[in-house]
Parts: sequence; structure tokens; C-alpha cells
Amino acid sequence: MVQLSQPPLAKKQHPTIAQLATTIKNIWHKQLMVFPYETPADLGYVEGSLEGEQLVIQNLCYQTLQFRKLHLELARVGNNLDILHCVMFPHLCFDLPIFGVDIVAARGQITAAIADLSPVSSDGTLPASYQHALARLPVPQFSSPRVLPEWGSIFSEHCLFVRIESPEEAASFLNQVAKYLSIHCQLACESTRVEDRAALASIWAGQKHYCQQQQKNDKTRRILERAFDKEWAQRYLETMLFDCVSSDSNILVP
Ligand code: BLA
Repeated sequence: MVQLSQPPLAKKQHPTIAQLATTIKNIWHKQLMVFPYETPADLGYVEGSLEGEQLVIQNLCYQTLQFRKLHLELARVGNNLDILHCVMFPHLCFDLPIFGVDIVAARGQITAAIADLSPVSSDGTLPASYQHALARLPVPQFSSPRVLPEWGSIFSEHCLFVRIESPEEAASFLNQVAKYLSIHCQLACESTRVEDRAALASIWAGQKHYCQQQQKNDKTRRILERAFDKEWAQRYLETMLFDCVSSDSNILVP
């Protein structure tokens, strides 16, 4: 079920990453009923070598009634690059956004902290229930906001993308991500299945587009290619990080 039999990476990682990993797991277990998810056997715990430095990847995956895959990944490159990656892919029969977080800490400094509830609808808007809940949240201010790359057109207006400059900003980011996640788990549990074929097709197209855009992130790809090789990186991006199920699987829900 869980690939945490290996030495837990969280203990060695940047404290903000370790804290967020704990928060995410706690909220999942508190608000969702999680079931085991089979990761490809060779991709649960992975070690590669990046220009002489070791790359360690540790994956934790679950599924639930509403989500085909909950994925939390911790990665460490040598002693100076720590990464947290988390994506929640809803089953195609639920009209739910995609929750995603990425934190990249280089030599102890968080250069990129990003979190979003990303819409999958063709008009790029979030469901009304999400709009209402998010509109009520105070928006934290950060001293170094970052500009999204072009492929980031998939993110919503609520997307946080910043460089973290102080422990207070780290706490503020963690707090906001916990709120996004908690709102998401609650609204997902309250959601009902979509039956209409056109609506199902549109959800599938939205999820596929999300995955295709994320796969354009050269910064992620480059790290994986350098530690492994081009083919391995492509397979990892397609099967672990941003796999997109076939449109037929909207009938294969629990
Ligand atoms: C940026 N992602 C990055 C960066 C690195 C990675 C090294 C550059 C950091 C910086 O610019 O300061 C690396 N991220 C990884 C690796 C993995 C990973 C190796 O997850 C996994 C093995 N990325 C996501 C998700 C989101 C995301 C879920 O995986 C958003 C929800 C976003 N990462 C994201 C964005 C950037 C980034 C928007 C900045 C890209 C840029 O500025 O060009």
C-alpha cells in the first residue's frame, strides 16, 4: 500500500516540506477514506544519480471514492535540493478541480512554492461551490511573488506562486495550502457523480490538458533526465507524475 518502508526522507528534508507532508497526510486521513493504490513496482522508491549527486524519490499514493489517485512525492537531490510534489486526480465522473502543490528548496531556501485548485472545465472556471468557499478566504501577501511560465495557464486565479523569504511566509503558505486542501476534501465528499456523457468527456479533456501542460515543465524534466535518462524521465512524467487515464475509465469507478 505505502512505500514508506524505506528510510523516511521527510526527516532529512527542509522543515517546511516535512511539515507540509505531515499536514497533507493528516488531512487525507481525517477527511477522506483512503484505499491502497498500486504504484508501478519499480517507481515507488527510486534512486538515481544526478551529475554525481544522488536523487532519491519516495512516493505515497492512495485512492478514494472521489479520487483515482492521491499522490504525495518527496524527492531529494544530493544535500541541497528538496522537493515536495502533490497532486490529487479526481475520478473522471466527478466534476472536481485538481489540487496540486510543488515546493522546491535549494540550499535551504524555498525558491518555488506553488499551490492551486486548478479548474478542468472548458471555460477555465472552478465549480460554484469552490468559488464561494475560496472567495471567503483571506489572501496572504508574500514579499516575492513569482510569475507563472506560459504552460501555467492551467492554474486558477487562486494559484499561489511565491519565493518564501521568512519563517512567517513559510507558515502563511502552509496555512493557506491546508485550507485549500481541507475545502477540497470537504467539497469532494459532498459532490455527486456526473452521468451526462458530454460532461464526462469535458472533464476528461480538462484533466488531459492539465497533464499535458504540466509535462511541459522543463525544470522538472531536466532533473529527471539528468539523474536517469530521457526515456526514464518521459515514462516517470507520464505514469507517476501526470498520468492521464483513458476516457473509457469513467465507467471504471469504485
Ligand atoms: C518549478 N519544479 C520547479 C523547479 C524544479 C522543479 C527544480 C524550479 C524551481 C525554481 O524555479 O525555483 C522540480 N518538481 C520538480 C521535480 C519534481 C517536482 C523534480 O514535482 C518531481 C519529481 N510542479 C508540479 C506541480 C505543480 C508544479 C504539481 O509538479 C503545481 C501545482 C509547478 N514547479 C511548478 C511551477 C514551477 C515549478 C509552476 C516554476 C516553473 C518555472 O518558473 O518555469
